[in-house]
Amino acid sequence: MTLAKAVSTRYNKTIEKCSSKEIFFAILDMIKELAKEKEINEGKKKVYYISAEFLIGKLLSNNLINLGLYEAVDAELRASGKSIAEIEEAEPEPSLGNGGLGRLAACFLDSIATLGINGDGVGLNYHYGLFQQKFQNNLQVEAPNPWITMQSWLTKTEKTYPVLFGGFTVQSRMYDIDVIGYNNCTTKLHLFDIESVNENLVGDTIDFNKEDIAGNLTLFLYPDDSDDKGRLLRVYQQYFMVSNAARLILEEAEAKGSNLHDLADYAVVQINDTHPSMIIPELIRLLQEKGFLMDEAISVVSKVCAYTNHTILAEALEKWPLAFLEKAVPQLVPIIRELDNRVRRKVKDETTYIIADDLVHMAHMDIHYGFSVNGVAHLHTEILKDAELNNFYKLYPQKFNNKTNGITFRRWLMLCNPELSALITELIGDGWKQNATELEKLGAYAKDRAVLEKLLEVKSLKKAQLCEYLELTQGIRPDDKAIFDIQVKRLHEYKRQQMNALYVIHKYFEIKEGKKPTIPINVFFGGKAAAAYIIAKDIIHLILCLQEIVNNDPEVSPYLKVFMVENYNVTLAEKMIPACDISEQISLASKEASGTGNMKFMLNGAVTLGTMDGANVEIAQLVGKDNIFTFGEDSQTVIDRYARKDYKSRDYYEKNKKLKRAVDFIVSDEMMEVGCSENLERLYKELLNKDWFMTFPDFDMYTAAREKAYDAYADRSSWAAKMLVNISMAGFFSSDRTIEQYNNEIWKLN
Ligand code: 26W
Repeated sequence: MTLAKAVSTRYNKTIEKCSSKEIFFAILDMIKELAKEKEINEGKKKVYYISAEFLIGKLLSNNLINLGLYEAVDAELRASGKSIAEIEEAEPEPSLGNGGLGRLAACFLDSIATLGINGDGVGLNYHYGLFQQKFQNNLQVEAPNPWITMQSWLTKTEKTYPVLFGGFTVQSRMYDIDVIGYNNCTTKLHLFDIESVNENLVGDTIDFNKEDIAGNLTLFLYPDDSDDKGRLLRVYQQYFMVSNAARLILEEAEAKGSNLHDLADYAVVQINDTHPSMIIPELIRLLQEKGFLMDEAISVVSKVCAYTNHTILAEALEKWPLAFLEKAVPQLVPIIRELDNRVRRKVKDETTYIIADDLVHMAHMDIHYGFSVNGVAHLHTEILKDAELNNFYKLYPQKFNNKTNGITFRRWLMLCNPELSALITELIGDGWKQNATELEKLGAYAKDRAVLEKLLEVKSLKKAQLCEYLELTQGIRPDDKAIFDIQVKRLHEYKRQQMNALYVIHKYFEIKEGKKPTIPINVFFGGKAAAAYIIAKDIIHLILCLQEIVNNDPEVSPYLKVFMVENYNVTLAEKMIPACDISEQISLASKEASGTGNMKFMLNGAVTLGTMDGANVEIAQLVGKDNIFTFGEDSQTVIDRYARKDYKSRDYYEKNKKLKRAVDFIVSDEMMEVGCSENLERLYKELLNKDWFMTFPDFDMYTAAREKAYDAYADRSSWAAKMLVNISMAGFFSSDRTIEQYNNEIWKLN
């Protein structure tokens, strides 16, 4: 089918005469039709990847690439004076996730489809994705972020279930999104919604009536959970998700001939963090309804469920008050109590109990009653085994395993960087698209001047494209000849955007003193702070104030500029990552479970400036010390310091003049002129009195490593060789490799 045909049947006009929206809808229909013709693996055993987040991003170009139609459609559009880029602008981004965890789920679905594995995603059909971020008076404000238009990627299905909550029932409905694999099968992302959803509850802000569950259940991703009403709504959402999933799983297994005693031969459930953990008691409950005894039900479910841990941050390990569960899902409470009692009878170690102080520890339930527990990078899994979950590791060493995260190269290279993809293919053929480790063949060109020159040319082009895009969409004007130093990710203290900001202040002072960098530096930030996370929002405020001061200072701005891009999302990531020279991965060692942005940057020829944390450790091993800039205290030093409880940031501040000068600037007159004293003072005090994520001990090492990276950048051909090594060693981080490991070691589908 040609696009011209699709457009003329739909609108009875030519491509030239259609608006971008019309063309978008026509392509969308066309893709949906083509997806129906693709093969679906309908093998006996199936994996259900259950996740509260699927940060799928825009699907138009990705689907065209995976269908092998991108070039043809692009050519047709160009012949009519249009381009895919233009049409993409008409597609709203489904921002159905916060960050890494949700994006990982999306990459995994792409790999499951591409590898032809029998597996579906199951989640929630939020009508509003993660809020839209706007900046006003150098502060973040949040606005609702709808994505479902008249026509969308969603296909309404006939599947509906009544879902019972304490005191009332809602009717669910399943919507599907086709996940089209690269040159292979398709699979489905099942998103459950309620029939009674009420979009009128949403106004201009992200506030809404959190108590009208039957109206608001699927309205928002992550309702503000800083209060009890928001937290309770999360419980309703989570139960709704898993109750639907559980019924779907049992129904599909039975349809294939399972008697449910053999459920493990038909289904495996990957529990993505603790948000879907209630699937365990819910499956048990449903099996009991079908006549299973408790013992049998538990034994069946324990062979089906596997848990992935994505963080060791205590505040993210969910513990729900029993009272919440009693209100929202009273039918699960006796089952959870029974699961806990069985642990209590069997295990002495009280720290592993499921219910403690009237809180239900979701991860504990997963570990006792799942058959696999995995971390998401080598270091993270080791920390789980040795420290965070050591008591569980002692009980069940055989359950623990590592699955280092990965990213899909279709989106994160072929789609976002066609120029680099073409260069790679010109050099080593296109086998890397199916087998990512073939990128290693690029290593042969590490001294080839002509190739290195081309690599630099591609980078310059991507920088120029980014500048043009940012000027057009956000009115900001970076200097495309500068070093692009980029930190884009969720705003969180442990990721230490504040340390990067302190460096900017330090550099600002140096330039003022006459120490001017030979090559200008443009520092980019991007990321959203959870609406109720006050300090993270203060950090954004700091960065926005710095942007105003630095960029408007004629003495400084020719050498240093700061940009905090607005509303960082998947779409912006696709534009920024290919343009990056230096990838900031500076989390406090031990705190970032893996990181996946680090992998995307590396794949696009950026060089990492990072701590030995998460997957950075594996990047460093792969590229070798000459091709990465590492710094900072190691995870053991950090863990020991936390254990000693003797960290005093003020001691570092008093002893380190440069650090003191930078920190003091936060509350200087210049800052107060452009910012709010309340926010700036709060942040200043937080750093001086707490600095919980230990930016001060790492500050000098960070500064030194960053200078070293900038110096190295000046030697263009040796820098290009570093870029090449990074690209060539990125193959390990293909999510195809990760998914093959999940399949071979956990899911065991044929
Ligand atoms: C309130 C519950 C909660 C807390 C934190 C929900 C969700 C989160 C994060 C958004 C979870 C998350 O994104 N974790 C990230 O998962 C990635 C994929 O494994 C890792 O690469 C990141 O290191 C980890 O932070």
